[in-house]
Order: sequence, then structure tokens, then C-alpha cells
Amino acid sequence: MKTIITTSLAAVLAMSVALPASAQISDRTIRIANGIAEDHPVGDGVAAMTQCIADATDGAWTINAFWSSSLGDDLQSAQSLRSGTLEMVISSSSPLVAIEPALGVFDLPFLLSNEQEADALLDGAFGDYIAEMMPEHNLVNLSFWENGFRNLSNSVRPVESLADFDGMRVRVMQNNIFLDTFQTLGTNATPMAFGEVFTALETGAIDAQENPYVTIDTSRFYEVQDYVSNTRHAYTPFMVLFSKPIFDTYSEEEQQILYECTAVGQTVQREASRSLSDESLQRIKDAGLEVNDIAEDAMAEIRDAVAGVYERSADSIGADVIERVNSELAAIRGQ
Ligand code: TK8
Repeated sequence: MKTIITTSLAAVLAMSVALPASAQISDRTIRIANGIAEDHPVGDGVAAMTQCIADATDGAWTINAFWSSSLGDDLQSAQSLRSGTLEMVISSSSPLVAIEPALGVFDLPFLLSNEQEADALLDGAFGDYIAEMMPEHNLVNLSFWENGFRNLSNSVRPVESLADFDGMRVRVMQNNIFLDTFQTLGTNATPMAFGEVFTALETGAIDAQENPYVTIDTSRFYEVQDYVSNTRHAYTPFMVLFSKPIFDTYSEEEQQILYECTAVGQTVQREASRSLSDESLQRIKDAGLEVNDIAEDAMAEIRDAVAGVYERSADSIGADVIERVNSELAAIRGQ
């Protein structure tokens, strides 16, 4: 009898030593799926978030990040979150249009013109409005990080005008807004998961893809591309998504830690994204690629060509969502 009591007391003591300061924090493991490589600015954000979590939980949580689509692509990972078999994905909004059509709003061509507008939109009422759509899909949006302004790379010719898009075989992200935009530009557009892009470029199955400079750099697309054109045709946010079924098992304090530490990660990630962009562009040039800007009149022609995508996408995105983003942007721009 005495032995049993001693043992259980020892067990209780051992447990209380192992537990962090607050009993509201349990041992947790969070796996994070990413399509991009670890040296992408998302890696800096995840590192900052991980440090923040280690401090806040006294080391009770284990964070395991998986890179380069090794846990699956954006959409597959988001589906795993919904069914509660994966904790977190840092995903472009675009492939998730299959889950929430309103997310297509971010893919409207030339919606945003600079990072300040993007931050104001995503960190303001419109970002909240989008985040509030996610729980009904069994997802929690913890924060908006930055994928960034997208530029076209290809192996055929520099794109300096609307005519230069003609017939190019371009990989696009998997939704109808991107497909419509690139078909309207005259390309032969193929929706494809990000993880397949490098090989498709390498084998010549496609000629072109579009992504921010940091991705063209860190995913080594410069090895299999010859031209990069500064098109800035869309700004893609990264959504830091958490599984709602798993989130619901977390205490309020733990949920708060997720929000706070993904916000800490956001600051570091956006800064890294912006400061690395020029370095990436330089590495792309150093790798021998020809990089070009597009003259203003040619850019105007390109914009005009795709203007109709807004109306054609209104049914799928929701006319109210498009109206809302336009009025938010008008307010941000002081119009
Ligand atoms: C990485 C993707 C990528 C996106 C794409 O998983 O698919 O081209 O820009 O960053 O989210």
C-alpha cells in the first residue's frame, strides 16, 4: 500500500515538473505543410513563429515544418486540415478557391498596386471578412502572410507587349480566374499544382509560369527558364490556416498563442519577403536570365485586355465580394 502511494505521488510530482507554467497549455505537435522551399521568406516567418511559441509554451509544443510540397500541395493539405489529420498549412489563397470561391477575389488581375495596399486590405476589415468565411469550411485563418506580386517567367521570349503572350504554354494556379486571365492574354494556360511546376518546365511540357521573384529564386526556376518579365499582374496572399477540428481542442490560451505567434511571424515574413525580393532578382540576373520591365503603354494594353475578367468572375466570386473589395480599396487609396 505504502509503495503504491509513494509511486503515485512521485508520478504526480514528475508530471507537475513536466507541465509548463500554465495548466492551460498541453503538450502539442504542430505539423506545417508548405509548397515552397525552406529558404523562402516563409522559412523566416516560421522560425520567428516557432521561437514565439517556444517562449509562450515553455517548450511544450513541437513545431515540424515540411517544405517543397513534401506533405502534399496547398489544396490537399487544406483538405487534411478540414478533416483534422494535419494542423497547419501556409497556402496561397488561389488553390483554395475550390473550397471557398470568394477567395478568387485576390486573383483578379491588377487588383492591388503595392504592398501597402495589400497590408491595409488584409489587416483591415476585408481580411477579417475573408477570415470569417473559413470556419464553415472547418478552417481557421490565423494570419495573412505574403506570397507577393507575381511575375511571368518563360523559356520562349521576353514579354514586352500583349502580343508576346501569344501561344505561350503557361502553368497557372488551379482556378478559373487565373485560367480566364491567361487565356484572355492569348496563352495556352494549364492549371497545375505548384509541386509539379519545376519538372514541367524542365521537361518542356510548359514554357512559362508566374510567381514572385523570391519563389523563382528559392524554387530554382531560374535553372529552367530564360526570361523574366516584370508583369506584377496579381498579388497573392499566403493564408496561415489551422485545422478547425484540432483548433477546437485547444484551450483559449492556446488559441491565443496561435494568433499571437502567427502575427509575430507575419511581421518577420513580410519584411523578409520585401527585402529578399531585390536579392532574388539579382540572383535571377546573375544566373543569366534576361529580365525586362514593360513600358507603360504596353502595360495599359495588357490591363485593358484582362479587364473583362472582373465581370466574368462575378458569379463565382460573388458580386458583393468584388464590390466590397473595390470600396475598401477606394477608401485605402483615399478616393
Ligand atoms: C506554394 C504555392 C506557390 C504559389 C503557386 O505552395 O502555386 O504558384 O504561388 O507559392 O502556394
